[in-house]
Amino acid sequence: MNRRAFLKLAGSAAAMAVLPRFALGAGKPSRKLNFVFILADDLGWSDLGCFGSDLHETPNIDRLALQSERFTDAYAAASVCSPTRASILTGKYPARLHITTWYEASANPPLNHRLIPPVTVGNLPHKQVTIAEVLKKAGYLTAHVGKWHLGDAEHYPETQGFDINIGGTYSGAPNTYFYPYSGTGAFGDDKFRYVPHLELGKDGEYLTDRLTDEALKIVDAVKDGPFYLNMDYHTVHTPIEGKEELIEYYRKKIKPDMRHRNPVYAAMVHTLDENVGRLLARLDKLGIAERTVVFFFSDNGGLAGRYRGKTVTDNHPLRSGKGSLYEGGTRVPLIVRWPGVTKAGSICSQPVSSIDFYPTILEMAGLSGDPQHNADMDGISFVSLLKDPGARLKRDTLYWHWPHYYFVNPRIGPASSIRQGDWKLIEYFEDNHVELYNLAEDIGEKDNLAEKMPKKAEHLRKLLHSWRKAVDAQMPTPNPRYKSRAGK
Ligand SMILES: [Ca+2]
Repeated sequence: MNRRAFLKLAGSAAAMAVLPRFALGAGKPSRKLNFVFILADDLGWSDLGCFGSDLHETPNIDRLALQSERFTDAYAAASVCSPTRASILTGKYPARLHITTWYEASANPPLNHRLIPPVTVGNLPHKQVTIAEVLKKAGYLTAHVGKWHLGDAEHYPETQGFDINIGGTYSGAPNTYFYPYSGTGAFGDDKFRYVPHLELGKDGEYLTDRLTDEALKIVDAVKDGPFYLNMDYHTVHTPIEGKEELIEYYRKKIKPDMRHRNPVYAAMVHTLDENVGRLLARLDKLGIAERTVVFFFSDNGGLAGRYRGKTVTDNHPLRSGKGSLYEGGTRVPLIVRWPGVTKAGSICSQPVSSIDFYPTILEMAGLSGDPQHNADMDGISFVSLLKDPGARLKRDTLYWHWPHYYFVNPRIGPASSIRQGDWKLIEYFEDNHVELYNLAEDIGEKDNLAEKMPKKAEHLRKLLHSWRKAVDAQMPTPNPRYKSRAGK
């Protein structure tokens, strides 16, 4: 980074955190790979054009997909925000971390259901060696921009291996997407729902644009690399708020037979796409795209519930959405572009999970990481799938654990699930019933085969129980004070 670039950056809040080695190290660009990890919030599996949306226009992300490898069976390790984010940073299952629900809900389980969910961990423990800590130790400039949602101020990105943090706090959503992102917004006058480091904005400024502005400043300054950028957009999480001209555009475009029919949500997806395009264009302009790996991912499935009376999205053909262990809650878009390795337009249908990014990035960067941390790592590297989409991973089983209730739809009760090959089993804790699906034939999980195939169901249930024991998964307990409406 040269002196001029540093002085330019010095105008922003990020400057204070940039390490001297980057400020002073003018000279040759590093040959090491850079990593840009773009994480959308609550973006559903079929919300993108390249994943089949019938309304949303995402030309930039679609183009990225055509230059990349696209995964049809990529999963978030959880169906809500914080646990998936923890799994990305640690390579471990949320159940093992005891981070199974979002930060704000972790300490105060509701007491009005048949089961009482466990009190879980809200702060990502410092003893976990995050991927950012490993890369930083290896000489990377590490930057986090946008949503964090992994604990209180003592656990913000600055304490977890990030040189720069723009906007990351305990909070899972901005009060509003419009500057100054606080004040009277969707969450009322909640003074704590704001996005820091974005002062000196302009009226009408939109959060997704502004976060990209900040990320571009960082990328400009550290282009000689190596760098790791977490580009964690709040979009398309609630509050569902978009730009008026785009809302109008989609309002006119919606036809009665469309599955996606929320114009405000469509506007949010549109703006997300434009910003992904801006970020990718800057990598091209700076001449660093060829040595920069780009991931595009979402932290859980789309919100199938309502916001202000209007259905937010539809994860068709998948069942249900955020908060649920049906595919709509956990299966999400994944695109990986690794120049010189991934084949343009390739598609991989092997199941991968957010627990796999950490070991995958380690292998890409040629790093071994921290042996103690890696000893109970759950994820495995999927570099082999990036080299050959037809390859097979040695692992054939993935697990999910959700010992909570989802307030948007309390019928989505505590459960665990397992996918082995094409088979998927969900075990619900309120009554211990199981549901068995064959995803190859029934991606919409409509035909429960548990009674028809009791041996298969029992086999998967046993595997699920063994896994829960192995990772010390926390379970809900019976609620002695619970009285159902039926008086049972
Ligand atoms: Ca989320």
